[in-house]
Amino acid sequence: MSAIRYELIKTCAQTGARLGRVHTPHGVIDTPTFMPVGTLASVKGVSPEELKELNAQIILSNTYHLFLRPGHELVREAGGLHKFMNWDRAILTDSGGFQVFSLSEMRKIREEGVEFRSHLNGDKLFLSPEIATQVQNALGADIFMAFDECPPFPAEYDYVKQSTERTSRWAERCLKAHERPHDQGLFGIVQGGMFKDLRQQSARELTSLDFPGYAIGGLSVGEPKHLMYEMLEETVPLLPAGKPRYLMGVGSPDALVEGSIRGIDMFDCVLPTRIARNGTAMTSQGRLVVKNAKYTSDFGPLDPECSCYACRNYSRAYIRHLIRADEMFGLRLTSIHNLHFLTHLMEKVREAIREDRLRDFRDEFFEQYGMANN
Ligand code: PRF
Ligand code: ZN
Repeated sequence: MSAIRYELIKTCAQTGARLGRVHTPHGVIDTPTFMPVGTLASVKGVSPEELKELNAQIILSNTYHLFLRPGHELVREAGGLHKFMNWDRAILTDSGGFQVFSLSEMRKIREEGVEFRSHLNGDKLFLSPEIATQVQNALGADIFMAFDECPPFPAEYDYVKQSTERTSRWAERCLKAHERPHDQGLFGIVQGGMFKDLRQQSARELTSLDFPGYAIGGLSVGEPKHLMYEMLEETVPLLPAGKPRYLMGVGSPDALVEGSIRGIDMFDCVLPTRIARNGTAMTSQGRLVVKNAKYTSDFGPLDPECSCYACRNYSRAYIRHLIRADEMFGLRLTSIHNLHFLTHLMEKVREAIREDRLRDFRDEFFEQYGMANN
């Protein structure tokens, strides 16, 4: 029995988007879904109780960061990540493959794994498919990711081909090393850069291995959006309909809608919490830089259409004041609002799928939100 089971409820007649549920040992996730990111076992500034009020059903955390600090053995000793951080709903951990490439210095990739230096203290460290799997078995998330390489954009065909084939071999090694298939689901990650044939090859190789879910990696790495959508159209139809599909690191509102239309079930991104911390709110009318002088005496909510805790209780003027004065509460309120904006957007996407009108919803949403800035 697999720890993860996908239930397809229906597809949208207008778009083919999927309404479903992912069943995990820590509850059900309604899909398509957005997963808030808690890199270091905390969604920056937002408590588990507040995440529940936003109806977050799953959050993401990072192997790379927890491996460096406080170490997976400590988390194991605490009884696993759920207990350590007091979150009793589902958790997904990313494997570290991506973070090693984006954060650490002096990395050396070999068939065996990746040698790298910690971005904290320069210590020489090593991650491999086996180690990333052992670490994630110790963290104990409901879903964890295979150890992969995310090639940069742009990259040469030959490099991406070698890298993608290695990612497939690494995926098989992760499956072999996995010690908790009864209560943790290991997802494979499709790579292939911006090359259609490599995307297809990767999808074929990974689906020949029996993962309970599949992610699409290597996108949203600086390429134009139309290329990302082309790659999705090339890849998603090759993935099994009975398993969840996760588009890694994508969380701009327009891409959540376009990704859902192309058959994606799960998304994650630091965007809502990162831009909150520089004083930017996502609203139904597009991005709002609440730090701007024009909100000095604006006593309306961040988004008049929003029902989150921040919008029910606090004004733009107040939040602007807090952020300018470096008061933590201002960043917390903006983070809570942005996360609510995305979890609520996904609720509306699911409702539109249920009613076979996701294309109409997209057109109306983009009309209001604006596509120029996302
Ligand atoms: N691989 C892994 N994590 C990721 C990515 C990837 O390709 C991306 C790419 N957008 C984000 N996070 N393991
Ligand atoms: Zn709000």
